[in-house]
Amino acid sequence: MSDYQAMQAQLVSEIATAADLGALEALRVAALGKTGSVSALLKTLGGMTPDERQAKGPQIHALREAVTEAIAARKAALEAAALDAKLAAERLDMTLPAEAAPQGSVHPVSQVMDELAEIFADMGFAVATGPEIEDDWHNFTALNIPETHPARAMHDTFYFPSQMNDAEGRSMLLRTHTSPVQIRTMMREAPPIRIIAPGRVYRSDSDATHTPMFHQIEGLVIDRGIHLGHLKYTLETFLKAYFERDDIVLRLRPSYFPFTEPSAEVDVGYAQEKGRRIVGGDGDDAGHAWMELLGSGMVHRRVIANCGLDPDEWQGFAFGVGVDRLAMLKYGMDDLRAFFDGDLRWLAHYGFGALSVPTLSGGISA
Ligand code: 2NL
Repeated sequence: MSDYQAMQAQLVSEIATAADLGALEALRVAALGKTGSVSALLKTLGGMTPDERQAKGPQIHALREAVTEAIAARKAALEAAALDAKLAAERLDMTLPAEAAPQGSVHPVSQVMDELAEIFADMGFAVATGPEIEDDWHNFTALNIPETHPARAMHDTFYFPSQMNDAEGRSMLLRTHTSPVQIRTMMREAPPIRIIAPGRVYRSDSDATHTPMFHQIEGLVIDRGIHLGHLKYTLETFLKAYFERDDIVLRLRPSYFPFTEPSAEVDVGYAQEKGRRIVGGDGDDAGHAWMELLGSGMVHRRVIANCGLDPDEWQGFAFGVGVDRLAMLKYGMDDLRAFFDGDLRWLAHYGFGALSVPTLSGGISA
């Protein structure tokens, strides 16, 4: 074996067993680099006689070829092994269960609004909606609320600046109740009308029991020959379905609203159990009391006329109730403000899982 062949065998063996790409690169530099051993041999060709060069040249070139090839082969092998290791390390086990993603839940207000929509749908009521930014005609004037009514005062109503008055010069405001939705429905549709209008309403008021935005649901029936008996039956049916009890007792107390005549405040009997108000029973019975829950009445004939209907032909009843309060009474929350804090811990406690939503009209116990 010539010296060149021995050197080649040595180099090729070292290259073939290089542990990693770093070691291989060191071997390449040591052999083929500027001052490498093979490069040094190539340089000796210049100083040889033609005969000598003819004899040794091919051997030295063959040595360089062999070393170059061995390096390329080892490099490919090491890279393939590195890729295999990386793939093995990164392999996904598709049989593992997926990581739990954060789950949303249904807000009690949304839940209650859905329950109410379904309860009233069973009685033939459609859901009506309308703008939260209203003009003062739809929010007040049409409802027989005079200019001087305290509800119009700045401390109750959020008004927009007068530059934003509409084309008719009407002041714009955040609706203080959902009644304007019913006004719009009466002006647009011919009776008979049976609607509920759930939604956000706004009043400049904030303490433990009042938030500047809260939720209201109003109901309206317009037809021929509607009387207080229809109102009482409808409210009784609604409250029995909502509270899931047959022993709901109502007390209609004479009251005043500008948009109804006569007007009645509706109280329900309840009992105090473990610090919670449990709706049900006669408020005059032992251990019971009355709680004011709704406002209601027969739609004022002036309101019917304001909507372009003949009050001698069409009558109706209307009512309004706070959704937030209905939710608190049924699901046991004690602080109204927490409804709007956006605290996920509160929602986890009182909210409804997206897939375990109580049946809409059946509530939690269905
Ligand atoms: C309350 C009082 C009430 C109405 C709302 C109404 C709507 C029209 C015509 C007549 Cl378009 N009335 N709504 C009637 C009586 C009472 O709400 O205390 N709500 C919490």
